[in-house]
Amino acid sequence: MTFINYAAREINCKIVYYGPGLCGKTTNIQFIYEKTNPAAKGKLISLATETDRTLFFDFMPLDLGTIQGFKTRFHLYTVPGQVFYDASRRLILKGVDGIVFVADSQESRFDANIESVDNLKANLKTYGYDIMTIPYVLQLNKRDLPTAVAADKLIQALRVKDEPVFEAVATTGQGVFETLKATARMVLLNLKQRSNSRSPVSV
Ligand SMILES: Nc1nc2c(ncn2[C@@H]2O[C@H](COP(=O)(O)OP(=O)(O)OP(=O)(O)O)[C@@H](O)[C@H]2O)c(=O)[nH]1
Ligand SMILES: [Mg+2]
Repeated sequence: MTFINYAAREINCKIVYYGPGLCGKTTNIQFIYEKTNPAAKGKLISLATETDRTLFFDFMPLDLGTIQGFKTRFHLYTVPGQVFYDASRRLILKGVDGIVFVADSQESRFDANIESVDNLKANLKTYGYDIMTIPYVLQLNKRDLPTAVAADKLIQALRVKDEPVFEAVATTGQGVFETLKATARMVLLNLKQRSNSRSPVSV
């Protein structure tokens, strides 16, 4: 979970992009990387196969500047979507603070999206995390494709709670920053609520 270093006045949060194979998780992070000021970002690390499928994960640190006196940094990760990389997906979820579920809007990937949400719930459970309480955003990606299923139908099949939903075209960047900002906002709000509910420390 969120790592707060009080001595260095630093907050580190972890956001994971989850979803079925080829839904556009890496494309989201690549777009964010390309459009972010060099001073605010670290290296984008991608461990990929020769055909650009994510093998283990993508990783990118993103500085949000100082929030209430704490230097705030988000660590963005993607999981490999291919079904047989489940152990890697589970590992990457460890310590997650917020999740973006990237759905592939294409008709042919309808069932793959549902399976991936179920897989996410199961993997979260292995750590004792509950999808109902974790900051969570649903992104409907590939809205540009003619085979895209109606947004309402996807939402009905994929929504797990009252999470915000964004339509996106990750290749052009449409909806990418909206998705990230909503997730970051929820993570910070969650952090604030948790620190408020903690009993004051006497000194
Ligand atoms: N038309 C269209 N293509 C997209 C969109 N987003 C991603 N793609 C394409 O879909 C393919 C897969 O994208 P990736 O970002 O590699 O998918 P991924 O989810 O990281 O895939 P894995 O790493 O295998 O899980 C690439 O060819 C992208 O260019 C989109 O919004 N519209
Ligand atoms: Mg990928």
